[in-house]
Amino acid sequence: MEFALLNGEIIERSEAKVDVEDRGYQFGDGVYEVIRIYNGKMFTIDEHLKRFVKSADSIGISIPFTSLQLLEMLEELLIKNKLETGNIYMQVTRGISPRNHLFPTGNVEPTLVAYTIKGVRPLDSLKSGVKAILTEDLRWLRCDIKSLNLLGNLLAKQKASEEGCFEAIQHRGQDVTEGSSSNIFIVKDGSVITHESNNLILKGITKDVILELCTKNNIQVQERTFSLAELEEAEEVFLSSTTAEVMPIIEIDGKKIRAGVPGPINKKLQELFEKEIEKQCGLLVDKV
Ligand code: PSZ
Repeated sequence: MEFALLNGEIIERSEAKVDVEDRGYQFGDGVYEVIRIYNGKMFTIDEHLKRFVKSADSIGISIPFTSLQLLEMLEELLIKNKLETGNIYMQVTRGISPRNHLFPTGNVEPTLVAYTIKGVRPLDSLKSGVKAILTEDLRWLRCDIKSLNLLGNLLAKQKASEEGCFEAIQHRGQDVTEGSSSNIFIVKDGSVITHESNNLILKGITKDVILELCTKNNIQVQERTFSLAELEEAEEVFLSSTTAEVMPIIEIDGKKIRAGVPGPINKKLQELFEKEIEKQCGLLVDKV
């Protein structure tokens, strides 16, 4: 049997249902997190819980549990579902209330849901790299909030997929922002460059792990906006996310990067990232 967490209770997954007037369903009025599980253990869980609370705070949703309570409930969910490798999806919405753009007045409880999804590491793509397209960033100006409103991201991802690619690299005019569901990095003169964490991108937890690994291992980093021209001339390009880890990009809009072979800094970071996973979650059986 599979279980889910609904408003603090662990119940059968098939029983976890929300009302048609849940504001998440009608307005995307909520925020979420995806947490990676290796060997039954949560990777970078403190960072995910912190970002979850921060995203909720930024739209005025007060999560009716402490981070410690959330942690304990997620741990119980993992054990009950016997999840070894996969993800936890968790979201909170402003709750159930008669449809109205205005926030409900009175004490409407937020709806909190979490469930687990099995999923192995994408080892083949991590080894060989993936293709991407370029697309104008059509999203709003608070991409730092991990909001349920993902239409802009979905349209970009769908376009990439229809062109046989894994990811869409978004740009606002000449400035590269981020992928539809990832952060984007380039290597230029041996230095790793990625967009600064401001309102135009999500402050990726994987991104921050990578930046810390660079700093600790004497790889130069710059967090700054870079242009489409710099992307085109880059020595290496890669993306990062909770599930894609440190993923080489080997082709953009049909043009090969490094003749289609993942670069040395990318490979080094994959190695360091696996070490970090092992530090937090125990030994990995299969590695890049
Ligand atoms: O399963 C998946 O495909 C996932 S799990 C997390 C993501 C994709 N992406 C998160 C994300 C994002 O949606 C955007 C717009 N920018 C950056 C990221 C990377 O954030 P972290 O590293 O925290 O997952």
